Parts: sequence; structure tokens; C-alpha cells
Amino acid sequence: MTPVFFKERLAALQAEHEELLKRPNKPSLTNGVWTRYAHPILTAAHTPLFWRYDLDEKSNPFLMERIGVNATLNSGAIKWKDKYLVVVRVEGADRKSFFAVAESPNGIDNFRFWDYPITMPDTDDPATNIYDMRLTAHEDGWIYGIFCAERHDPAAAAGDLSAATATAGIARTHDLVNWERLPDLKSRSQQRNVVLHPEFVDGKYALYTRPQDGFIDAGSGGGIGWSLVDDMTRAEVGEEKIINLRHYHTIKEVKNGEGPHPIKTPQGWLHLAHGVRGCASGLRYVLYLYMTALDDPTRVIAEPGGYFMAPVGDEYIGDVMNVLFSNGWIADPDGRVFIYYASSDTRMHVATSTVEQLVDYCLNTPADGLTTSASVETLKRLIDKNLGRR
Ligand code: M1P
Repeated sequence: MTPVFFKERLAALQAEHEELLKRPNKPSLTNGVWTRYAHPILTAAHTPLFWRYDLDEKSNPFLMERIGVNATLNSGAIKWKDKYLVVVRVEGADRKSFFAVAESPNGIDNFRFWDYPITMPDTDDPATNIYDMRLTAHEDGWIYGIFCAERHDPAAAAGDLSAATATAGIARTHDLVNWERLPDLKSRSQQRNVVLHPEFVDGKYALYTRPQDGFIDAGSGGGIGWSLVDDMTRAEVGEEKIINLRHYHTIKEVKNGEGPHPIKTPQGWLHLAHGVRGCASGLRYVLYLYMTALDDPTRVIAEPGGYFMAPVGDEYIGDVMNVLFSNGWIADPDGRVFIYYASSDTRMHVATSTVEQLVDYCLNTPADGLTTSASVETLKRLIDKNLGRR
């Protein structure tokens, strides 16, 4: 029996989808450093209907969803032909992630996916899953995408179907449609959160790395690393220097990782990263900022104590609770910064700020003194200063 409601239901679905895509986004919350917006910029429901439904009444008389989308998360970002583009990690109901481009005219709403997802060529050793692309328009003229390529661990014990390995996959493009896949990054350790610095350093490509002992465990290798590479077509991590360390009883006690590539400012390179700590309810992922010197991007010149952004309200809830993660931001020539972040591995948001605000935040926020006593002394200094001004 062919239900009579096919056309009505399709029209209703299309109207609802269009309303969601066109929904204006308004500022909702600010702390003087960032401004959050009322709505996520992308959810699973934003993906095109023609990705999820067979729109042919004959082959899909019940207008069932045929291909489920579970989440839209950790997205790389780039300004491209005056549009704000995000390369979204789209996760299907089958748990496989893939990359798809969505674009917006203003960076805060009206994001729309391009018709087709990215066809990322495989290497000779195909990955099971790929995700979390960092985009870098490098001064060599290419746009590079570096992402995590995940495979079942060949050393896993028989029957262990969850042990995996994380490797940095590398690809490059001139148009974000056609991608040339390069060999995966060679490294002694597993690697996730690898990011290409936008400029040559000493005539070499520079990578932010995140050496880790296992798929989840950063272990002894934890910290954001730095390594120079001669050739991106056969990239290999040689000497690896940890430039941003983890510390006991901080927001990055368990692990940390570089977000998007740093923004160049007159005062130094501005970095966005995530820090992870453990608690009774699991891991807690927050975002933090730090700055490094222009003449030596490995030398930290400022690092505010604590987090820059942590989950708020609905952001706590999702597939992986208590997580903010960012691997994309865009700095406009006028100084506005669009920070694209995912909450709880489920949906994408934007927060806005300016280079001036973010640098002020980095240079004038007290560093983490690493003990309660140091924190209290820092607080007392501010109180002393403020009491005469009440
Ligand atoms: O689930 C939170 C995040 O966990 C991993 O990040 P990291 O390696 O830094 O701990 C990644 O799987 C990331 O995609 C995910 O958002």
C-alpha cells in the first residue's frame, strides 16, 4: 500500500528544514572575552534531506530516513571566496565519520552543506575512520588538511575489537573539492591533533603534534609537541619538542592538544587548544589559549590560568558529555575572530571575539600558580586593587 501522505510529509520536511537552515543566530552570552550565540550553527538535522531520504516515492513510499546522521562536530574552518567555510566531521548512524563542507555568508548562521561530502582518497593502508581536520592555507600555496586516521590495532589481543591506532592523515587541495592524499605522517608514537603551522620555519614545514602512548592515553608523551619537516609529501616526525606541557591538578592534567593553527598577531602567535582532566563522571574537555613568540613559535610567552571556554547549559549534554572541542577558527582582516567549537561530540557552535580581546585575555589574565595558596594570593591582589574602586 502506498501511503497518501508522501507529498504532504515531504513538503513539511522541506519547510521545516529550510526554516532551520535560515534561522537567524543572535548573541546570547558574553564574558567580555567571547560572545556565544543562541543556536548551534550545525546539527545532524542541518544535513541535506537528500543525504538522508530516498526522495523517490516509488522506492521509498513511507518516506523513511534511509541513511542516518548522528552528529556534526569537530570542524576545520577557513575563509574562502568571502564565505565562512567549515569542514565538518559528520558522523553517520553507523559511527563512520566523513568530511563535508558547509558555508555561511556571515560566519554565524545560514550554514548550508555543499551537495556532496568530500571524497578523501585512501592510502595503501585504508583507515576505518577519519575525523577532526585542521585546515592550513600554507605559504607554499596549498591548503592542507591534517586529520586523524584510525585503524584497528594490528597488535590487539584476539577478540579485542576496540583497540585502535591513531595516525595523522595528510591531504592537500586548491579548491576544497579535489583532494590529493599524501602519505600519513610517520611517527614513533601514535598521533592525534596534528596541525600544520601556516609559515615555513627555518625553511621547513612545522607541525604541532600530540604524541600519545595509546589510542586514548597520552601517557608519557603528553603535551603539545613541535617538529620540523622537510617535505609534506613524505612527512616524518624526527626531533619532537614538547612546547606546551601538562601539569598536575590543572585543566590539562590528563592530556591536551592543539586546536586550529595559531593566529599571527603583532604580540605573538595566538593558540587555541583543548585540555582534558578526569573526574568521577569521566573526562572533561575544555578550551584554553596560550601565546608563543613571533621569532620562536616554540617559546610560550603567555598562558592564562584555567579554561577559556568550558561547556555551558545544553553544551554539557550529548554523545560524549562534558566536552568542548575546537579545531577551527577564522580571523577576519578587521580583527574579528570566529571560534568554531563542538559541544559534547554532538553539534557545532560559534563564539566570536577579536584578536585584540584574545591577546588582552592572554597577556593580562593571571597564570595558573599551580597551588591553592598561589590562587588565593592572585585573588587577593585583585581585591586589593578593586576595593578602593567600589
Ligand atoms: O571525545 C572527545 C574527543 O576525544 C578525542 O580527542 P583527544 O585525542 O584530544 O583526547 C578525539 O576523539 C576527539 O574527536 C573527541 O572530540
